Amino acid sequence: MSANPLETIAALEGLGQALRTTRLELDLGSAKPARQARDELAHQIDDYLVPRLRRLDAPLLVVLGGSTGSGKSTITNTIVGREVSPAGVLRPTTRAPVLICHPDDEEWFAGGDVLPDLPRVTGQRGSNPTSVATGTVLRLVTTDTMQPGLALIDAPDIDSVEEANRELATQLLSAADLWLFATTGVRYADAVPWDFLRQARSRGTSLACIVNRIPPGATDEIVTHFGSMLTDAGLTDVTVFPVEQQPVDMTTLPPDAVADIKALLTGLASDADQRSAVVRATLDGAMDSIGPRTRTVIESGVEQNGAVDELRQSVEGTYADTRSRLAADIRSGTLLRGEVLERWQELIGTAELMRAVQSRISLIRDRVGAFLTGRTGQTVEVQGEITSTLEQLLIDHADRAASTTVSAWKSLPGGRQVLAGDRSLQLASEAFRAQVRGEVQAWQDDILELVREQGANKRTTARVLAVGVNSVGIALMLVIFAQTAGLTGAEVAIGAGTAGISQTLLSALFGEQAVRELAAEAQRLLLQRIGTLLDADADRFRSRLSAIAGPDLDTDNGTAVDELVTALDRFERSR
Ligand SMILES: Nc1nc2c(ncn2[C@@H]2O[C@H](COP(=O)(O)OP(=O)(O)OP(=O)(O)O)[C@@H](O)[C@H]2O)c(=O)[nH]1
Ligand SMILES: [Mg+2]
Repeated sequence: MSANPLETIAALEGLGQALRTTRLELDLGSAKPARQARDELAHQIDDYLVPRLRRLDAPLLVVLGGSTGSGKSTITNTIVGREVSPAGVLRPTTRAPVLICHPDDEEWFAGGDVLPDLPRVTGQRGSNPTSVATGTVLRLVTTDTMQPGLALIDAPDIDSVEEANRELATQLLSAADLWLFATTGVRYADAVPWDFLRQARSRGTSLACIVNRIPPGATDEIVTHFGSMLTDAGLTDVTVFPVEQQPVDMTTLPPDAVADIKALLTGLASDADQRSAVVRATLDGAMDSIGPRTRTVIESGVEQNGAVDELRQSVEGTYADTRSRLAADIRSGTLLRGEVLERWQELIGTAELMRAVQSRISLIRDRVGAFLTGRTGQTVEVQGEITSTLEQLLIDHADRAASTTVSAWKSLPGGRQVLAGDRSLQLASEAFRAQVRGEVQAWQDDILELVREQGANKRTTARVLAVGVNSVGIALMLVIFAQTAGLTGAEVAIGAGTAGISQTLLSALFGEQAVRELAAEAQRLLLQRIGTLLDADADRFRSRLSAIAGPDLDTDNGTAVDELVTALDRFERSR
């Protein structure tokens, strides 16, 4: 026992909190048992460990649990000496657990110390108040046929067809100081109860067993067989109470049938030392089980974080690749094919102009200027072609980024679950499609702005105006689009020639160094706009991931698990 129980209690509360914030949403192999371990332990801390540590001398809680129809309610009624819990033929009969105690102990159980999340309902009779809209309730019955110092819970069955019943039964067993396990002469070898019995052993829960409805004359044989099964399961020193089958159905058995069980409970109620020995054993066992149970959760949490990380990296990797491929495509000359080239040729590329470029640079701006005057319609066309071609290139890349991410996720653990069959993720988002044209146009405005700014002195301004801001802007775009000569065949000459003319024109206007700087800036602005658009598309994947992984995604991965490790460490040092 800790030198400072208050520190143990605080550490346990911290651990409960850390368990509750550990998300294990991905359906990985380890998730199911880990979720169960997490939920059960978080419950047991609140339901049992903290209230018990706060008051070691609080009344002993005995939970009568076991298979459905094994006679738990019948036995409870017989022990209490009144019908406090309806017994019945419809399975399962008991849904809301019934806690029976002496009026002196009512305060302890009526307050929210033990099992705080179960609302209390008082009253001794009436229909089974199932978990109406408010959730499950605990029926509280006080009677002076019970002795002070010990309360008994008639629990729902552990092998119910109703999942809520099974979960509640599990929760109640985790809150027991002593578990009275009930089975029958025909069902004691069933699998489910043995899972619970093994768990009781591994957690050191104080335990006694009742084998009810034993056919007359078969008691010795069944008790021996059941006893050897218990021993095989590592459960030694477990008292077994045989109860013979009564000839007719009844809600209360003859008192003699449960005399031994009642004697055990009375003995405990009246002997504080015995009681505290039972409490000690269960409490120590539960405390010892915390390490392994929490580690199950931690290991699964680490696996979850690893999977989330892989999924995230695959999104980031794919979209980063897309950005660099786009940057390369923009420089490669791809955009100088087809319509763009034709329109530009129509606007500027005549043999005459080509010759002029080759002969006298000084002539060019006058030539071009003269050439372009009055051709506003054509500049608009070229600009329009650039917009469409660039728009299509961006959509193609965004589509491919989305479908690549979807395929990668499908092959990664948990990926299909996060995708949840959303087919819209296969392509670029609607928002991307809706915004891309506007962004390209906005970038073209950026470029015109750059060109205007570049006309810093009067002479340059005059030259730019002579050629036309729009044409200069287009020339700048074309220079960007042909930085790495990716053109082939016949297009080489024309494309390179086109870029060459543009380059020459711009150099004549601004000087070579300024053109290089302009091109770099224009390209940076384009990539920035594209980056923002793509990032919003990648966010579709990121937000799905954070819906599953929680805030851990935004911080350093593994934070909740780290907190769990710290909380466990604090608990272990506090003991
Ligand atoms: N004939 C006979 N019937 C019994 C005996 N013990 C219990 N029963 C009947 O078995 C049925 C089930 O008993 P319950 O006490 O409701 O069983 P339970 O374990 O509380 O069942 P759940 O609440 O569903 O988990 C009832 O109809 C009882 O009357 C017995 O010794 N003899
Ligand atoms: Mg019952």
